[in-house]
Amino acid sequence: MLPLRQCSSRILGPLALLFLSARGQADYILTEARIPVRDGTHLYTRIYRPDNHSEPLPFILQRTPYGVRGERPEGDYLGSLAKDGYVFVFQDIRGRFDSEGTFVMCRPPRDRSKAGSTDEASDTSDTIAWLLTNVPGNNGRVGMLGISYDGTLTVNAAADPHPALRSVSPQSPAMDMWIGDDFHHNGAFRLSYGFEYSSMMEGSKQLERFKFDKPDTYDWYLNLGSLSRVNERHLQGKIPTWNDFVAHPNYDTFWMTRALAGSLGEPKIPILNVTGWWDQEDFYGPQIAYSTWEKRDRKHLNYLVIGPWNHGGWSGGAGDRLGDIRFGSSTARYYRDEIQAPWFAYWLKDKGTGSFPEVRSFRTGANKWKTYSSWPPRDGVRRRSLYLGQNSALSFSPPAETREAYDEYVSDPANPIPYRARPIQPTYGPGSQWFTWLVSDQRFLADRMDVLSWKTEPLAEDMTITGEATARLFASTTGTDSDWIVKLIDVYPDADPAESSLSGYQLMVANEVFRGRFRRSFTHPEAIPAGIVRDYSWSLHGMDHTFRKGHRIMVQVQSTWFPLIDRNPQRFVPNIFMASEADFQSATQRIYRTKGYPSRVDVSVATEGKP
Ligand code: PG9
Repeated sequence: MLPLRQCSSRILGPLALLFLSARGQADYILTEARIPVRDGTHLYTRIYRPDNHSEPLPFILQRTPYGVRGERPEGDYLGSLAKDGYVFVFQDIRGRFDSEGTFVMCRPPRDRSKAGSTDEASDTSDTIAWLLTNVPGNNGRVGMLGISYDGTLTVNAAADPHPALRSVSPQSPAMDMWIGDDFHHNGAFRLSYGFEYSSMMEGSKQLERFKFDKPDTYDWYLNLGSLSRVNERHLQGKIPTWNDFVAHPNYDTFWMTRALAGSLGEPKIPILNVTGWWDQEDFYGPQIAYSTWEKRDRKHLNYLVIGPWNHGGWSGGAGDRLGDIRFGSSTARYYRDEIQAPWFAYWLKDKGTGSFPEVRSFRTGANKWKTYSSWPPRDGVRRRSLYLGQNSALSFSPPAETREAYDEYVSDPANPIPYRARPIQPTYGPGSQWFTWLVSDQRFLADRMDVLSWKTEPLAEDMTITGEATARLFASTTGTDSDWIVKLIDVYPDADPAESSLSGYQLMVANEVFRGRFRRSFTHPEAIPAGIVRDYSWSLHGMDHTFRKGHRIMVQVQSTWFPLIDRNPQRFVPNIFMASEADFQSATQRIYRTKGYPSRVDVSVATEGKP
């Protein structure tokens, strides 16, 4: 995760020593090291060793592309670990900030047939080997954790661990950049993130944000027109990741070799997977990491925590709210003190009982922590379908209509639907609403004719939906390609007695996009036959949410989400990055709701306490 603060620190030579005194915390001896790895590259590393500890201590290692000069062992994220006593190690990965070598975005695994080849796992192993011999007073054990990119690096290390790496916590790692994490979702390109992140990371070794000449990036991206203009006007072919986006629009071996699920075998060390329900960057990654490891977890080493957080929201502050939504307790502090600290204390210091629930989830709406023996839960749930009906009704009863019945809208790529209320500031720019957009009130779309909504009646009692939600759409388009976006929304009562400030609020609890051309294959896209009904099915991911009595459940369908997702021209072209302006056309979309074409969202309804 990108560090929110910008810190400065004194520049020291290799292996210089400095005593740091943090108020109320241990004093640390800081050692700066340039650790040599197997191909002779030196990785810049900061090592903080408490100077008042007599017993040998384990290491906590964090590797990052975001620069380690501002990292400290005190502060919210690592504070409760620091109280227990660890040697903290922060490292710039290859090619970033003060480390040597070349940066490769989400570096693929090394070619093991080539002697001396490297990847993030080998750089981690070589670093650990160096630490064990060069840092005095260590107990021979290492734990590793990190959020997002740093979490991905933690997965890399766990897939092929050094014997001293005893436990890890990958937190919202990006696992598959084409199927569901930062850069694409089901093949739909995450334009604003993909463009802004790749140019920020690859313009130099440091972080350099792209300078927009318009305050509202919605305007900027729309004026840009076809993505073929990006290199021509702005990047001049200098950003390797952008060039990769253009060269690999489909799920080909380029993306497959970078997808990490394929590299995960049986868990070899204890793993605490962590994520948040409103993670705006990598929500797919942690779920697929957990489920992939879980299939092979014979020794019960794989665990999951999901809280009411945005991307990395557990790492700082109390976690008692996100945007306007309150959770009734300090969920992030609870995670750090009661989950993360005991986890590493047990595996690295033999402290505590080691009894960790398989899955801990914060049930939103009801605002309470729950434990589960599996995820998605197998017990205590019933699979049911929320059907789109006539007159904008949503219900658990399937449509009986046998004649053609549908709702329709016109999707116009010249007037795409903003994904959050405008102005849309640069993703990581000042005042950006990026961090809370997933909980933002969806009523800002009330006037759009190209957003269709279906709602239940006010619920007579609380209803909890827990586990995986799946969109099942039967739809046609007059175009030959189309995006389909489905959102599941909790609609608060017009006058909410519990929280009057949230009266009428529309809170999104699940969502996802699907790019129609990939209906049959992510590798070989094909044109959608115009005017023909096709069925589309895709995951809206996990959720654990109680829709309170008096609330309504709403499903929304739309075909643009801009500039989060690039505009689909709606005319099939082999590569959307190369589309011409003339390829963009408006299309009429029909969502069917008949006995034969029952569009719906499949959910798991909790049956706790009910027959
Ligand atoms: N979401 C960011 C990222 C992770 C992995 C690859 C590329 C970007 C991050 O917050 O680190």
